Amino acid sequence: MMTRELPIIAVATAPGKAGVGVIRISGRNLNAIIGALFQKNLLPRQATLLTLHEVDGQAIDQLIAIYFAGPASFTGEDVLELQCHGGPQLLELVMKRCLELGKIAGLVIAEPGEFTLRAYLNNKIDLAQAEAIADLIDAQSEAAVRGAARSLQGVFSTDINNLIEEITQLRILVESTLDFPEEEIEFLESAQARERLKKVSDQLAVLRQGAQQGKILREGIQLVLAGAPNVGKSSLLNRLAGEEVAIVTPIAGTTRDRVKESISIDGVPINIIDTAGLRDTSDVVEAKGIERSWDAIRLADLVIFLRDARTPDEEDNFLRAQILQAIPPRCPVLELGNKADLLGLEVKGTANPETLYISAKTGEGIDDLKARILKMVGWGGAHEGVISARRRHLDCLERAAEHLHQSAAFASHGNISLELFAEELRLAQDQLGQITGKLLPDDLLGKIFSQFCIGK
Ligand SMILES: Nc1nc2c(ncn2[C@@H]2O[C@H](COP(=O)(O)OP(=O)(O)O)[C@@H](O)[C@H]2O)c(=O)[nH]1
Ligand SMILES: [Mg+2]
Repeated sequence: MMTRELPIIAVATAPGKAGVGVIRISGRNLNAIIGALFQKNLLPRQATLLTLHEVDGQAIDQLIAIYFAGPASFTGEDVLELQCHGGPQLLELVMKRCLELGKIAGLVIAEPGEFTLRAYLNNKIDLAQAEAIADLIDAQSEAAVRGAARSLQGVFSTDINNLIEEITQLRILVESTLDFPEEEIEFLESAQARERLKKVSDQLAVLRQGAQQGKILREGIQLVLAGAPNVGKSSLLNRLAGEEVAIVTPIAGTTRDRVKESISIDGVPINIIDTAGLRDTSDVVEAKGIERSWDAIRLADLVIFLRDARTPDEEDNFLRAQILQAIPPRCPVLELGNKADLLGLEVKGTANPETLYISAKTGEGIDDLKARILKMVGWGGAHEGVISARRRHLDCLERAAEHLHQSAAFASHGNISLELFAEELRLAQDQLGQITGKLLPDDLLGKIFSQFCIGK
């Protein structure tokens, strides 16, 4: 897929009936195909009303064709857009006819994301922008649309490129003095290398914060409600969702399968997963449910460990340890004491000050809980200026930060090695370059674009 040079075709609009359906063709040179389809040449960037005919001369559709001569096009190649009438059968006939007539030029059906891939390979956009196109189309909320639009405009890429540029400048300085080891200390002082490194690190920290917000908006938060049976997990789900999504009874073991519900707190999408209460059981169905609960915990962004506030802390030690062991790295656990309405005031006074007390029944503490959820997942509260970001970007940013940190260590007093200092800078730069696509291995690239839909 990565290197094929054949012209490609796909329906660019959504399946189903619509007023208009767009078919897009991209290739190095589309003159032959255009001639075969319409028996004439098209002027670039002009809408032309044309009729496409079957081999026996019957009209298939009257359509508007727009031709973009490469490289001034989305993909950087010649692009032909056919605005047909938007019926699924009709579009299939147009596709079929185009493939027949385009056979001489090797026309083939596009792979998912192949148009955008070509735009990327022809340097029309970088990888972060290509991903932003997918995010823009997939966006589930207004904030997510705005974030993706900003990334597509190149806001994220520009920040990354600025950082890369500053690291490059620093590397040039360092590498030019590598041959004079006795001057290492003077060099660090005179070039203000430490100060410059600190500045780059600070900028990276800001970028990571923004990217973290972007990822939250794009993907939402997987919030798992875990705890022993009967502590009120399903009641809490219903309370947060504002409706009776899950069945609540006083019988332990009522919830036997995962129940999911998506809510939004302050515009942040939260996917809540209610689980079967964690306990030993001989019931086969319940045991399966509990296994699924552990599966959900292993994929969570945040786990709420719900307890009955009347149970002494230490009685839940075993379960607490089990949960802490199952959660993924970086996943915080929020411990809550539920059924606060049943607690006497004197008990609350002596209880663990870290624990948040709520009542799923009366709604007590729920607003505090919502605020705490947002804080724990790292939501900064600002929709302004958020960019669209993915786990992949966050991982690269994190690794870049680690290398900058290492780099600083090799410039610290008493342990100076300019060579290692420069090497860590280079590694940080490589990580940043992977975000915009420079230096990204081909198999990863293929994986990213295969998640696009066809015609994109
Ligand atoms: N008093 C009181 N009862 C609660 C509260 N939350 C849940 N319950 C009750 O506890 C029982 C178990 O609740 P449920 O949500 O099914 O617990 P789960 O097994 O953890 O899902 C039900 O009878 C609920 O009505 C609460 O905050 N206060
Ligand atoms: Mg339940």
